Amino acid sequence: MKTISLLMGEQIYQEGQVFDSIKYFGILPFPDLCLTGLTYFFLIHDKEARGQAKASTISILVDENHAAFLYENMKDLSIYFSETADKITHDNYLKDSKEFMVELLEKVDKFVSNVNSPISNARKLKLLFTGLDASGKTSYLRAIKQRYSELTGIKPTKGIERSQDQMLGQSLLEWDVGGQLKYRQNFLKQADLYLFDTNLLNFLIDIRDETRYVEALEFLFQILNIFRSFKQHPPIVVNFHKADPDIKEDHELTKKIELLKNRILENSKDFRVKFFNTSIFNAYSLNKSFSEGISLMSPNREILREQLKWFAQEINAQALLLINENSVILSDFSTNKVSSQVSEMSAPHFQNLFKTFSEFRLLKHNTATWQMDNDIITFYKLPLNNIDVYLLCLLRNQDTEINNINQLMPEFKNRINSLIETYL
Ligand SMILES: Nc1nc2c(ncn2[C@@H]2O[C@H](COP(=O)(O)OP(=O)(O)OP(=O)(O)O)[C@@H](O)[C@H]2O)c(=O)[nH]1
Ligand SMILES: [Mg+2]
Repeated sequence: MKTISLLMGEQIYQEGQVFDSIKYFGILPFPDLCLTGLTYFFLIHDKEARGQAKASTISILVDENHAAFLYENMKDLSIYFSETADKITHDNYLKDSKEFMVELLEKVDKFVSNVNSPISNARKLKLLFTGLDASGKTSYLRAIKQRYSELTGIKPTKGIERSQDQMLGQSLLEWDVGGQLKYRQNFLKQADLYLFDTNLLNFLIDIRDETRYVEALEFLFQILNIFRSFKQHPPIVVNFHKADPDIKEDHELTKKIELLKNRILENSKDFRVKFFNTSIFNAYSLNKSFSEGISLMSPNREILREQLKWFAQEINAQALLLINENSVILSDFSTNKVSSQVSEMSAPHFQNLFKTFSEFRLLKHNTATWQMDNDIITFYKLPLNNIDVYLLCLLRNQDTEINNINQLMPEFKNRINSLIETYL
């Protein structure tokens, strides 16, 4: 019941949407039972039921110390789940579902006994930063961590520079792979060491160096082929880097980027690829690309957005943005493009102001509101079980009832708490 209520936004299926398009995965904590679950949410047609469908979930529960097992094997398990769900959604579900579930149990059981990676409890996510030499990887990483003083005098990276960060309670291992030819060759040669079990690939292309486009793409495609040979398909973020603010609008450059994008898309149909124009002189561009990479690794990405959508509709918001302590965007929802951009670009600044006011004890509560001509921004700090997240709401002035928001906030917090806890 918990999984159903969590995963189901009220509005999801009552507006006559297509049943089949409603399928969600998520990883959820069950702290009372010391368990963590991988859950699949789907609808079963039923003429008698409200909205002509029954909300249903299939979950597999593991000891919470072994939650990493679910993240690591989610893809395989999800396929079993969706196959089973497809059978159950057909007629006679009441009669046949037991048989299908037993079948699923047998499959999962067999799968578990074949998993040979040791079941660990700490989840370590491997993020690779690759690209040709001088494409800007080391600079990107330093800038995203706001180590601005270390941005000058960067030397080419020798071999691989590893660093470790904490994010939402998990470890991020960031591998900055030196791009000079000898390091690249070694990297590809020892791919099973370096590329195996990558959680996210960040690839940088120096868009100012047109003479090396072909070489850059070749390197990227070699990496993709290696992933294919491992039967692994991590999400990929391609950064068209050095798109500095003063040349961002350059027409010629935009055309070149478009061509690059198409070449990459043609050759990466079996991967999930996102593209960004980035520059170390545009903090927003880096944050956007980095955040997208983080959210691509999250199993809860989609259901979290559903919860934001629900809340936005309840409080009549134009945009909602959920960020962590370091302004990494965890989820967002907006009714139009402009409000989406405005909220993304301004959120880190509001967060800074908010922190400053808090430090000087000018805020008694965990919220602050800014008034513009026709819009307001309300900003909330939401202390969840283990972590603090921040919510920015962009609202139209005339239909804003802060009271209503405050009333619904506990419910919203409750809904997202578990999703954040198991976000990564
Ligand atoms: N204009 C501009 N220059 C950048 C940007 N990012 C990095 N650079 C410059 O590009 C050069 C190479 O940057 P690095 O960060 O060392 O590149 P790298 O990809 O780590 O290079 P290797 O370690 O050899 O693989 C440096 O001179 C940086 O200052 C950017 O966004 N805009
Ligand atoms: Mg480097």
